[in-house]
Amino acid sequence: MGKVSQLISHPIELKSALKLKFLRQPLFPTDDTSATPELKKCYKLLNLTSRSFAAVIMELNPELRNSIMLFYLILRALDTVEDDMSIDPKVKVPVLREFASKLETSDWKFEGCAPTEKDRQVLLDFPCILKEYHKLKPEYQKVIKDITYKMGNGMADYILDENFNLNGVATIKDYDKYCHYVAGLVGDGLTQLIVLANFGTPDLYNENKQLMESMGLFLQKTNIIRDYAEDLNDGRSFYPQEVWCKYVKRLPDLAKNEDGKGVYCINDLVLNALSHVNDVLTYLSSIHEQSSFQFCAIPQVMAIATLALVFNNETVLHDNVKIRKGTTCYLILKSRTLKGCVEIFQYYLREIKSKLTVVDPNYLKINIQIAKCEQFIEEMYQDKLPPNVKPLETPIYLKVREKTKIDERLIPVLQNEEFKFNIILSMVVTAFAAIYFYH
Ligand code: IN0
Repeated sequence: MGKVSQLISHPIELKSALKLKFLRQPLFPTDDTSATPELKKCYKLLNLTSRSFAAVIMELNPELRNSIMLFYLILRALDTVEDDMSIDPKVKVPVLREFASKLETSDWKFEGCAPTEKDRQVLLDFPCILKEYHKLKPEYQKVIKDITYKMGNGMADYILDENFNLNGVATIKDYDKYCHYVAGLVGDGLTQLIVLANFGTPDLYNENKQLMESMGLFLQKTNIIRDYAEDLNDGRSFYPQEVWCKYVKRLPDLAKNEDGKGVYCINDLVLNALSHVNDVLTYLSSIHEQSSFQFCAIPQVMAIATLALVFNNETVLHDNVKIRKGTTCYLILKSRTLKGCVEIFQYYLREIKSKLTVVDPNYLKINIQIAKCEQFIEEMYQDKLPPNVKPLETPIYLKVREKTKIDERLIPVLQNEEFKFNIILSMVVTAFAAIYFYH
């Protein structure tokens, strides 16, 4: 079904797409008139690597925009080397281990990637990234180098890990460990940058390390579940054996989906991913700078929407599934406030529950996990209490109350957008009616 007909058949999403394109004002407009050629090159590379997310990074507060843009490009470069199966491990391992030390140079680049590698340009134009990297505040440079060091060495260890290469991910513990190196560390780095810029509550980094870890793991686990067919096609898999061996003897047999076992395995992994939801909502309640909040919230709401899409969905075993473009527009607009994010999570948790069948071996566990999330959301707001019952002022309740006050500043902006949209809509409808009746 073409993009346009998809949008026509989903008017709410069409409205969001029009609002996003014509009415929503970016928080920090980007004027690159003063940008150096190297910086312009970096923005170009960013758009090459991920158009949709690039826009979210470009809207970041100037205090963090270039740091996060360069962090994203450096991680994408590291990821491209790790992913490129044409590079001999004897070459790949030292490149990954020394990647952080290359950040101290001004002209390093890597030309060893296969021409087929989508993001190889990031490694060819690395001197531009280095030039802008050295202009960042030293404390931001240190965070990026520290995380690049840990991730490069983590990836190198996995390449040398025979068992991992032979049998993939064994236990759920290994699964969390692998996701830590490719995504948990990203949460660590971003949280340090956000706290250093004073855009989030200080406790976000010092108190509960699990929060930032869950931000990365929720995204990575959603990608792993979604990309089963594509990864198997590339001869690799990240599904933990401890889970899939409950359903089949060999991982590729999941695709046969005998007696629904393939889908039960997907649902089992969705159950595991849902264990990060409460941490994700707590993390988002701690970001009070708007552009950083949107930067953190958008991938998370895309992930819960994707989890609801892959849940009980046999197509995942054979093909790639993606949420509609229209849906992403709706989610980007609605995820600008914490309340909006919470309503999105509630909606898709209910969608998962509605797709859950009583014959599913994890029927009870999945219901319990979803109830835990709904209970936590109830504690966050406590806005359905009987009149004479006062809310329990728990830490999350107080954190959410603070964030809600901050989000109230956005209400006039949202109302103004809606007002403009309705004005334009009524003018268009009137014009059409006029043409229809008088021509
Ligand atoms: C990301 C994450 C990301 C953003 C904000 C806060 C985060 C906190 C912890 C961990 C990761 C966080 O977001 C991007 C989103 C992205 O690139 N989406 C792609 C779609 C896709 O499926 O790839 C898009 O084109 O929209 C993300 O997925 N990752 C990422 C990488 C670097 C940085 Cl700085 C931030 C990748 C990953 C592996 C999940 C960490």
